[in-house]
Amino acid sequence: MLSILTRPSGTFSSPNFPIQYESNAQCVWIITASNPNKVSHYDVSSVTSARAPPSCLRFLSCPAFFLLVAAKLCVFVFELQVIQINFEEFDLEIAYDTLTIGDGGEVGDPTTILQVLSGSFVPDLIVSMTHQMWLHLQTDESVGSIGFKINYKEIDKESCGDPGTPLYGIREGDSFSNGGILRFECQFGFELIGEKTISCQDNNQWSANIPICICECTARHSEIIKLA
Ligand SMILES: [Ca+2]
Repeated sequence: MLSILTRPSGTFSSPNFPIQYESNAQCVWIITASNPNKVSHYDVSSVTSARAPPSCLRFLSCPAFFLLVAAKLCVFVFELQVIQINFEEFDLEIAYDTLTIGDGGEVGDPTTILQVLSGSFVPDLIVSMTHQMWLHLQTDESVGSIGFKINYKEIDKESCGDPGTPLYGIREGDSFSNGGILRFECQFGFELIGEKTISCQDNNQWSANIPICICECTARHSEIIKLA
């Protein structure tokens, strides 16, 4: 089964979701940014008035990288869009059923693989480097699970996407671009489990998932169980 997804955002899921997927399944999804050269902003630093002249707006579909209009009054910056996915649900029979995720449109090309997922642990977000991403679900001949549900959307390139803030947590920093750093703390009475600081790496992936904040009483309780 091959599905081509070209909307700016959407949702898709494994076959039969949330009922068990089939054995011996081979499913492929290719997500393509609807407008890879979207105009994401214009630089008006060289403009004397704070607003770009309305006449500039009719050039929005021009595929040029920079468009200088009316003696450099407007500079449009065309930025490549990339694909971000996040998982609403994920569970595959660990080690035997896999979801392979790759960059670009060459399905199965081992040089483009971003992640091979199985079991139930997944990254918060996965972001492509190009305007396309492929996903390949492969299941073996026995034992299934519920599969997955994925949300996807286009974001600006050189970004890892917004990973959110932990429940009962506080986030410091708001840059999701390459090199951006986010710091996390938990509200009073909650203990932080995971990384306090994560960074957006050059491959558009966060260095770790965001941490979770759990009630200290629960933390102590699990500690007691561990000790018992
Ligand atoms: Ca299986």
